[in-house]
Amino acid sequence: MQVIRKKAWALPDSTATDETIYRSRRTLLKGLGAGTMLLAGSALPARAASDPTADLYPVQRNLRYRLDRPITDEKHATTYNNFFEFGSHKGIAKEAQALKLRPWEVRIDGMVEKEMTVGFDDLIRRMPLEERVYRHRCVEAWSMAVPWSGFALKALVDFAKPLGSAKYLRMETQADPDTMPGLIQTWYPWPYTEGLTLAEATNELAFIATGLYGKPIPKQSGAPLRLAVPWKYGFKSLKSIVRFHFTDERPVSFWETLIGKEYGFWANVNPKVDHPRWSQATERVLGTNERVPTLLFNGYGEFVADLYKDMKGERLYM
Ligand SMILES: Nc1nc2c(c(=O)[nH]1)N[C@H]1C(S)=C(S)[C@@H](COP(=O)(O)O)O[C@H]1N2
Ligand SMILES: [Mo]
Repeated sequence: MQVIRKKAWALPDSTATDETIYRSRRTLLKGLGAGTMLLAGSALPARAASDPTADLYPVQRNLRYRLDRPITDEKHATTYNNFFEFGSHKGIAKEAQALKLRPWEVRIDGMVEKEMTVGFDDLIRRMPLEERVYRHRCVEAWSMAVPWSGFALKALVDFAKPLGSAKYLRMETQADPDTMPGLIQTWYPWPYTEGLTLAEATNELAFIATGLYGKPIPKQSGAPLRLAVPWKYGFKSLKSIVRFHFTDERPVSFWETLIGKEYGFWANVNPKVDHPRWSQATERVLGTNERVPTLLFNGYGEFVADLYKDMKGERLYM
């Protein structure tokens, strides 16, 4: 008898069907694309018609990254969001439509060979685009699994050419009080800030998402570019990024500034380390509301566990 040992992320037979259906839908859409061009003005949603990157999607899926569960319905992933700049509740999708996407300048500065400001449309066309299906585990114990399109964060780090002295990457979300009603809450330490070590930022899993479900990423999900670091709690994956700052100082994030006792720098997913106010052992799957066990590093240990193996005395899991 042949014994096949499945890796933690291996694709169980039950999800193969979902993947096949999803892929054929994409192929179908691609086929339709050419034939319906003339109707674009009337038949396609405004976002697809006006987004200057719409022609880039869909992109080829990278099959190295597999799911252990079906892809979350687009409807759920794009209507149940955390984006405090637009309000501190899950239903901010409508408010987020106020986000102004162009011009969108990305600042790359700090310990780099040459500081620069690059327009998003210029940047994205220099990057190697692909699609990846990733799990996402929020620290609040809900989860989803979605197809991001975008590029490896490592490609942006290489483009930025950090100096040898740089050890961390600090990233910032746009903070525009004219379009973001949440900024009225002045006790929050805006802009939303997050950070990674350069070893984490150049790990193959670290991804910049510019698309979702084979289209430009919607505003509520962090348009035009957001982070996806699936082995960490969701709050690390900041949205609508305007700045990549290379530094030798460990960044202090938005949530760490607010409640450092509950939300630390590392925030790696671990079912055995409870949040001070709730258990992290299981998670609620968006859409089905099924409860499933949470996995160490959200199931991505084989890619990232080595990053942390020699670290002593660090709060790696909160
Ligand atoms: N700028 C910004 N980024 C953010 C947040 C936020 O409030 N503001 N929320 C974080 C949290 S807690 C989670 S779980 C994810 C949610 O991403 P989603 O809405 O696409 O599911 O975004 C993260 N990125
Ligand atoms: Mo979250």
